[in-house]
Amino acid sequence: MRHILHADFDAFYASVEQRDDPRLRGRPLVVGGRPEDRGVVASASYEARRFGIRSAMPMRTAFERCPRLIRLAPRFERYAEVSRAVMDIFRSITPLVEPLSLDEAYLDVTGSVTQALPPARVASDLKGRVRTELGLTISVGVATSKSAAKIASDLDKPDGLTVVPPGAEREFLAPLPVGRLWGVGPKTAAILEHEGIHRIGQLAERTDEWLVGRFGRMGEHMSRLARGEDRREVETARARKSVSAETTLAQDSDDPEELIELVGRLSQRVGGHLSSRGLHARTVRLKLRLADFTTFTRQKAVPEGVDDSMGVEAVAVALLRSELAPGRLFRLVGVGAVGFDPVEDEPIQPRLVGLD
Ligand code: TTP
Ligand code: CA
Repeated sequence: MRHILHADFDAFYASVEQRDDPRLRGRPLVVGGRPEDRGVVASASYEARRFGIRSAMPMRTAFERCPRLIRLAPRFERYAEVSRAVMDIFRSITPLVEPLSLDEAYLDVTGSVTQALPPARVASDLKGRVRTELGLTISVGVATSKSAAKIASDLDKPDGLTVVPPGAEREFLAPLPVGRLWGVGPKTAAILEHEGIHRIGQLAERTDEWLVGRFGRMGEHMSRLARGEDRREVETARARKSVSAETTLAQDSDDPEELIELVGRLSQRVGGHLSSRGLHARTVRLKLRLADFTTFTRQKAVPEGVDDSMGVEAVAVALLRSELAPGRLFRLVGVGAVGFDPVEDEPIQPRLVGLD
């Protein structure tokens, strides 16, 4: 059995600002773009949330809700610095740290757990260290799987600690709304609600056949997660296995020009990701799906390694060319890069919209 923590800073950007300037503490504060530039709220302090102010809300609406709101422009360098510091604390208790964004990570702490030090203690010690060393609070979920830990960390915010006892995952999830499940966005949630499925427990009771009939492979995945089954491991960037991009064609095609152009674009995305992270891949993989849904991959090892768009594209296009034939209709193409040399772990920037 594994013990996994999901740790997430409370009101990250806003809390960093309140920590750095004591005059801002206890005040309704947001970090984000200017209202006159159609800016949006990136992060809202808990004092601001009492007015119903939330992330991604237009800044103008936020000021309507609370005219004495304080707005600050984001200081990304500062947040990145704090992020590095917290990831260092995480790595001092386990090497198995998977950053999800600047303010969020999974930790596999199986190796630190003993009779005298149960996972809940590991989590509360960690919260204590972050508080004393950084002056900030994190909320932590403790469980035997990633998905349960992530859901748990969100239940008792701010400064929360929620433990899902081993074996009680399904029971823990059952009363929660389906929208909490990983991969269930607002659209899927609406379809489920329409079918009378509001809680995760109701989803867990549906047969796989029913779910697959409605949602395809995603249905299988949802049903497993709803039952508390999730064997995904905590992956450090070092252990990260692949970077890929794929797309379904608007219309099935056997047109060489169109397909080569598409593989080129996907290669740009994959290659851009490799260069920005300093990753070096040893294999390039092409994924193809025919009109009849037959899906297969073709791959080529590149002993000298590829680390940019040109490198990925050259190999991916060559692989594609040997699959092209008149009348052979493709429905989906994907490009991937696998087999990385070791690099330093690096968290992924969270999406940033409309900030100045
Ligand atoms: P979140 O963890 O979603 O938000 P939060 O830390 O502010 O609040 P919570 O207590 O609910 O965890 O995102 C982390 C940071 O990412 C957030 O402080 C700002 C940034 N962010 C954006 O820039 N745009 C967005 O739309 C969201 C959701 C977050
Ligand atoms: Ca957060």
